[in-house]
Amino acid sequence: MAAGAMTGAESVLRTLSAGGVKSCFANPGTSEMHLVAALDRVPEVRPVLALFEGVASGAADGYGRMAGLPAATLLHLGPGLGNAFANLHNAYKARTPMVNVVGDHAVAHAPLNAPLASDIASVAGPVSHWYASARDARTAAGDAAAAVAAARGHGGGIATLVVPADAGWEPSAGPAAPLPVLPPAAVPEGAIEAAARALRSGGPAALLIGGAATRGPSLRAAARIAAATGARLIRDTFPARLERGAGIPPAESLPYFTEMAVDALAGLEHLVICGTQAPVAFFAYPGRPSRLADPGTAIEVLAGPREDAAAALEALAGALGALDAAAGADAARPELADGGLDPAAIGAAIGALLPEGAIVVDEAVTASPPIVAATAGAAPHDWLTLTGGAIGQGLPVATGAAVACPDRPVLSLEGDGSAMYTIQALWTQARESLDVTTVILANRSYAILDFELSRVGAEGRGPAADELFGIGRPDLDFVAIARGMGVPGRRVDDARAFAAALREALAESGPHLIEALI
Ligand SMILES: Cc1ncc(C[n+]2csc(CCOP(=O)(O)OP(=O)(O)O)c2C)c(N)n1
Ligand SMILES: [Mg+2]
Repeated sequence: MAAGAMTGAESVLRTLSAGGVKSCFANPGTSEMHLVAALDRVPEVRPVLALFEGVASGAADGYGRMAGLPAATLLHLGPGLGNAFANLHNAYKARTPMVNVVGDHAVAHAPLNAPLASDIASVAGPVSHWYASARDARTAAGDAAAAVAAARGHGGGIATLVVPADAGWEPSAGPAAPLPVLPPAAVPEGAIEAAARALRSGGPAALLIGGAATRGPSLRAAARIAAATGARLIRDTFPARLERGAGIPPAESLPYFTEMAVDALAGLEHLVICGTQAPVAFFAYPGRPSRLADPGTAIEVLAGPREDAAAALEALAGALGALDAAAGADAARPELADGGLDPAAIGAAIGALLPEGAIVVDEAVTASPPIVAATAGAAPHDWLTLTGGAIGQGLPVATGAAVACPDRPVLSLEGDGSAMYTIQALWTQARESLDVTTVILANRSYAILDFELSRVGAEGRGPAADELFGIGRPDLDFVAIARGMGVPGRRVDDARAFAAALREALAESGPHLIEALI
């Protein structure tokens, strides 16, 4: 290569940086070496090593949810992308802005069936809103600019750019200028009128919010609309980022279990949907409906997941004259509990001690509902949930959220089973000195699956279920696991000790782990 010419790899990184990418969650291999070398020449992009690709993709998800800008991942061909898949799926459902940079064999090498050659496009398809494979070093920067625009545009999404090794090592024509970031599509005119008519009709009505509508001015506009019309305000079961706590307008959570969700929606004459889709059950169950709304309920879609929910809510509020600010949740600090440790006691301690501006990542599974309830009036905070149902998301999302928001404490609530999928996120937290407190809800089981076994109508509950749902024998020692990755930990089994451990962990910066035996 001519002295002084910029490699394709560097042109890609400079283009990503110009488009707002500041962090790269990486697990590289030989095909990404030129991208790695280029990171030294583009110090604006912070390299963060993850010891498994599912940590990298989940961290990029947490980063994107909090920063509102894409992080990059750097992944090793099809197998690296495949390892990242489950958390890319969660990010895809959350519509998190993200750019995956996936290395590949050099163009001439790819058809030779080398060991790492695979069908990358097929792995990327279900988790990519946008996909391209760079043809050569001279066009790769243009592809990178398109990738960033796709990740940021239309309200956010996953862009996957494959960079063949020779597109990285050959000389480029330099970085490409950022492309315009397109806003989400405006909703059709009639949607606002129809929603206004439904909410004015006087019958029982609810506004269901999700996506971008669960925080900021959109949440407040939704609450104004509900207050002015008497409609209930309900939110998706698993929001990407929910703003809540004292002073923030509260929204009812749509319950997870089908029958509870059906009850919650029963009797509505109108259901107005904004930023999400009409509600469906998580799974099908014999004899139970898949669509959760009452068949007699008229559903009006104000804004779907890809449409401009924020503008639609403001327009609807204007049409309804819903101008008065809605009441926020009352401040409520629960009393600390005494005695044994259970999710309610854990919730009480968190509700009492949660610092203002905390970011809570909820992968507590069966322990989650009492903790959610006990923190409704805690100091204002953000709540990030398992948008795509693929567990192993919490520790990585907490890691990325902490990179995005170094001044905000992160509290990561983790089922013991879910924690083990991507436990090596703790190592990245230690290496990067991230202010994350991880609480492991250690019930030594996949407790939710015990519920589900009977709910799906499976006959009997034999030794196979014990074998597959119990995760004791041997009991996991999360304090030792954390110590082995550079994170100090404590094990507690009563309410007072938990509160003390939480207080201490929150007071000290850097990562901590509390193994809560419940
Ligand atoms: C990728 C993936 N694999 C498997 C599952 C099925 N699954 C759902 S919850 C769960 C166990 C959760 O256990 P834990 O985190 O300990 O929470 P608990 O149920 O004990 O509250 C499993 C295996 C899933 N949702 N996603
Ligand atoms: Mg468990």
